[in-house]
Amino acid sequence: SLNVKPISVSSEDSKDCTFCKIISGQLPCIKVFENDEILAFLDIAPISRGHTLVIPKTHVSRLTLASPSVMSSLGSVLPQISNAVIQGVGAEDFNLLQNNGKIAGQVVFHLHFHIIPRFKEVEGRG
Ligand code: DGP
Repeated sequence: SLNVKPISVSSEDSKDCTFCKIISGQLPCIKVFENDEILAFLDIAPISRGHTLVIPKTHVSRLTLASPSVMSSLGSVLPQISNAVIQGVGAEDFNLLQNNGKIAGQVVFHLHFHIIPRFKEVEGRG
């Protein structure tokens, strides 16, 4: 028998979006921050200790489709969340990273900012 997929379902839809499932509680996460519009949680494959993802609760697949109000909600909490994360893990500094599109390394098509804590290298131990 034929296994036909409906052509209207694209990878950028909210239907099978991993981060929408995290927002709705269908999938677990380790929450770092939450308000009515925004959720921040630990990345499942951290680049460094405390690696956090900040997402809007509304499904937006990529930055170029984000409304001013979504960007305003994100922008208004990113400084405080970044500060809390680096304080919390005792990091020196951090990178704020945002991948857009497959070619740029975007894997999850729900807009997200990575907060990646950076630590001073400790030499001469052991
Ligand atoms: P990007 O390549 O920018 O699309 O990053 C996607 C990030 O999302 C990647 O660092 C791993 C993380 N991630 C993927 N699935 C899950 C999940 O189910 N839970 C959590 N906490 N993070 C996830």
